[in-house]
Amino acid sequence: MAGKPIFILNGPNLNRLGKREPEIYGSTTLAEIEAICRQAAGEFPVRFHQSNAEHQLVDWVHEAIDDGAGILINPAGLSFRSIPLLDSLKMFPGPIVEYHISNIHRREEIYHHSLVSKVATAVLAGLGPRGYAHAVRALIDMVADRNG
Ligand code: DHK
Repeated sequence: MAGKPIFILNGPNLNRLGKREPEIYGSTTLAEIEAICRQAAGEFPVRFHQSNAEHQLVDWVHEAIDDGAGILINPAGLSFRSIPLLDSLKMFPGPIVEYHISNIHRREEIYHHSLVSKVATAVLAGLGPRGYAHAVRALIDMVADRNG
């Protein structure tokens, strides 16, 4: 029987990657990022999702609470203002890796204080689209460490 999957969750506007501010986010599409994640995960099961809706991300975190081994989340703009998303992540018992394509700390002030970072096990930012692979591997290592 396959083990519990990692949930890879992507927030608002990330469906526009490839066309969205390529000088910041590159030209890699979200579909290409999903392929990068699945390749990095190897045999480890993956649930990959994106939504522009806060409630949908909260619902996926609830699914992960019940059935997930770990969460990799790029909350995008929800990073900075979403108490509901933060509250849902607080309930998750496993490791959480927060990932941002850009280095949010080098950008405008509004991007400097992520609420999600208050609950994330680890935070990665600025490695570009390919950085998702590093985040996936780090999360799987954390899951393995917890499982002994
Ligand atoms: C993506 C977004 O949509 C922004 O709101 C964040 C993040 C940065 C990223 O770099 O992946 O501030």
